[in-house]
Amino acid sequence: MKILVADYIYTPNGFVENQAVAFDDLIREINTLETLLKNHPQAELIRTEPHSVIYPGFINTHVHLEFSANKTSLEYGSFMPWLDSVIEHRDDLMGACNNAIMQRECEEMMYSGITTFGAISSFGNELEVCEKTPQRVVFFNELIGSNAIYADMLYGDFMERVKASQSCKPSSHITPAVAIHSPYSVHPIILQKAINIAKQNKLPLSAHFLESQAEREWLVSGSGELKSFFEKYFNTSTPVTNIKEFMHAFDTYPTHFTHCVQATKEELKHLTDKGHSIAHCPRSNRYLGCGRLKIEELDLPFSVATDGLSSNDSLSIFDELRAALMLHNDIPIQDLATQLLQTVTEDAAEILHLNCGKIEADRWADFAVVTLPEAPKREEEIALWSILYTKQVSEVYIEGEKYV
Ligand code: MCF
Ligand code: FE
Repeated sequence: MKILVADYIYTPNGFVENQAVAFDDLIREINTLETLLKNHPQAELIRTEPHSVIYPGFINTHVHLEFSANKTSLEYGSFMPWLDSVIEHRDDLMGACNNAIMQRECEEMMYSGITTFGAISSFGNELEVCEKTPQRVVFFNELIGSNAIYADMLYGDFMERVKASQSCKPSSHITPAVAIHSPYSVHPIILQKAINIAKQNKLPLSAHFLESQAEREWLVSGSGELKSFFEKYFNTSTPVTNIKEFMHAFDTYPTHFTHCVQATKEELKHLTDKGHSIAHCPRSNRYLGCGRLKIEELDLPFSVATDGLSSNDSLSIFDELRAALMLHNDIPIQDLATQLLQTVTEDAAEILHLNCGKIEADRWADFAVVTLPEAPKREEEIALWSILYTKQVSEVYIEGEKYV
């Protein structure tokens, strides 16, 4: 048993003072230090630095590790030039991306306090790194392929990867999962098969959805920049599905939709009604010129996530939260800071059905300790100061073990 004590603990009831946490692999008790020492006399006492806050470990629900070698290869600014650059450089980037690079990015996430991440995997190349990293990983095997001729082959490959992720040792903390790349890139027949696999095996399900204006135009009227893209690279000129058909395919299984920047109020209402959630990637949306998700109008749970280095400059969750504070500049900053921290803890855990994200008894003992530069003058500003000042967290625990 260990006892961790800090000036503040972030709990579902706000920041509490003069309390400590007793844990082994699970959180056992939250109480005053005095009581905990009495109840657990053998426990190892760990005192955090002054002005520290214990948070539940942060959760990054959407990242593409396979693109970790990208620095300047992919074109930022607007979606279609970016997509063209993905086609041009994908093989080089995948080739350059070795285990050492991906492991370094897992560590980068760890130093920002991320104890769980959702890895979107197109080839399964990162499975080994994800098995080795101390973090918990929801391993989203991605299905992609809009051409009916190759669909069966691509589906077969997808199923092989699903099976590989299902046979990882429990100690590797891998949760197998399914990702549908997007409505423009997945044929409806294999889409349905993959959704059925997720349903039957109760696997978390995710899909990129309505990210760019080009995607919307292609799905609505079969025109725009994606038309020339498909003509050029895939020799087709009509979309394989439309927004309604794609969205309704997920009606009976709550799904984590990434981006949704270009979704209408009606479409968002439909997602809400069906119990879905959104992964909001503020820097990715800005870098690919996709627009701003109106988070102030959402009625459904959402997480804040980094996306991959294919559309970002770091995988630090605090860099992402700072960007979110700037992007959503009309929302009162203290309220936004509080909400953002909830999206990467409690809300993200609920979305991915994980027993973490909250500091309360019987949850997994995953923590990130944030140390403020001085004592916060007002409790209601701790969320904001945490986001603004944290470049690296000072301690990380996963399943009760210390990693930072
Ligand atoms: O989320 C971003 C932007 N939207 C779509 N896809 C990706 C993102 N980052 C990486 N991708 C990957 C995706 O997983 O790009 C590949 C897919 O494997 C090719 S997209 C034709
Ligand atoms: Fe993505």
